Amino acid sequence: IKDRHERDMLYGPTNEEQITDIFKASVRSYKHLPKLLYHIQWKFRDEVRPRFGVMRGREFVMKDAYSFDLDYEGAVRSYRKFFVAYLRTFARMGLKAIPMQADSGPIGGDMSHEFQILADTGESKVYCHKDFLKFDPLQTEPDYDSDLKPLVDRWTGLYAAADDKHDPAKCPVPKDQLLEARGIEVGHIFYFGTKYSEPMGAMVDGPDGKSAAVHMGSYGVGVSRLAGAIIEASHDDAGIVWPDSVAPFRVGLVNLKPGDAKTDAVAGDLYAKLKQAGIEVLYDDRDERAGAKFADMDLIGLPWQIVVGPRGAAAGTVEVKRRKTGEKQEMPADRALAKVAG
Ligand code: P5A
Repeated sequence: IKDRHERDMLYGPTNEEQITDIFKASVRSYKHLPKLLYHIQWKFRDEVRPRFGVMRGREFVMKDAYSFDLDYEGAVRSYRKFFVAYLRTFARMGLKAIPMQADSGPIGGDMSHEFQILADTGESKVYCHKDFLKFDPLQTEPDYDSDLKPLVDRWTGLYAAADDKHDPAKCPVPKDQLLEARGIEVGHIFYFGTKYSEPMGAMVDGPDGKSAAVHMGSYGVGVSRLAGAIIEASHDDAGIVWPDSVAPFRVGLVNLKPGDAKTDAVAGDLYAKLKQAGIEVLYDDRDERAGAKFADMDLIGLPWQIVVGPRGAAAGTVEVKRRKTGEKQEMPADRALAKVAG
């Protein structure tokens, strides 16, 4: 199609219709429900204001999932599963995501939450109860087959709203308990009933033999935006501090004197052993000043650094640094290997 500037554009903002069509072609009976389908895929939107690179792009990667249930009660159960799973997923990425009531916008429907992380550079202004900062979704392991309502109620019981839903006159939270901040939306979930299934004829036969339109929800995580959001939430003056769970490499291996036989041997051996142990490692064997290499490693922000220099190599030691704390330790290479393996 042509976009808002009359330029050629490949359009694919979201996939409710396509997935409903796939469902319709393959599922006929309530016995196959609930059904959850997902993919991780590029989306193409005619954004009014694309900005900040991955944060709001005209093309971006989304993890989008779709739920199909026989009735409203089933659909709410599916919705709650995603609600809880998303909170835990974001927490494992080192993010404190706060679920907020949201407008469902063009996706439609009457129940919707967006997950916002707090960051000064966020696009939207958000308001929430200070107690959110105390919650840890990883504290207890939920049983996804159980009734998740009590768990979800705990989270939705506290006030949280983005700008468009917040009304200072009606806000139930006293001013000294209210957190005003900026937020980055990293996920958004929707229940929209039969909005797509009804007109598209996505029906299933129920236990009573009657055919009915399925109740649907959709659930999105902004995968490419997350890279930026995680960095906003986890950095210092020297650069990125990747949480272990999402670091592009676990270890940065720095060879301080490429070309020096002993240093190359120790660093090369460590590199091979790290890879053998299944530990992702980025090897810096560039011909650069030591200071530049240290600065680059801090900037890239991998969780662990192992530095091999000529003096240490001769004495049989390397230096291990934890990026997050800055803590450094000299130790033999094999101990370094065990340390970064965790
Ligand atoms: C839910 C899954 C949907 O599209 N349909 C399928 C529903 N929701 S959403 O809120 O519109 O998008 C889901 C998440 O994708 C991220 N996102 C973006 N990331 C980068 N650039 C963009 N232009 C962009 N638009 C949306 C957000 O994280 C959003 O929560």
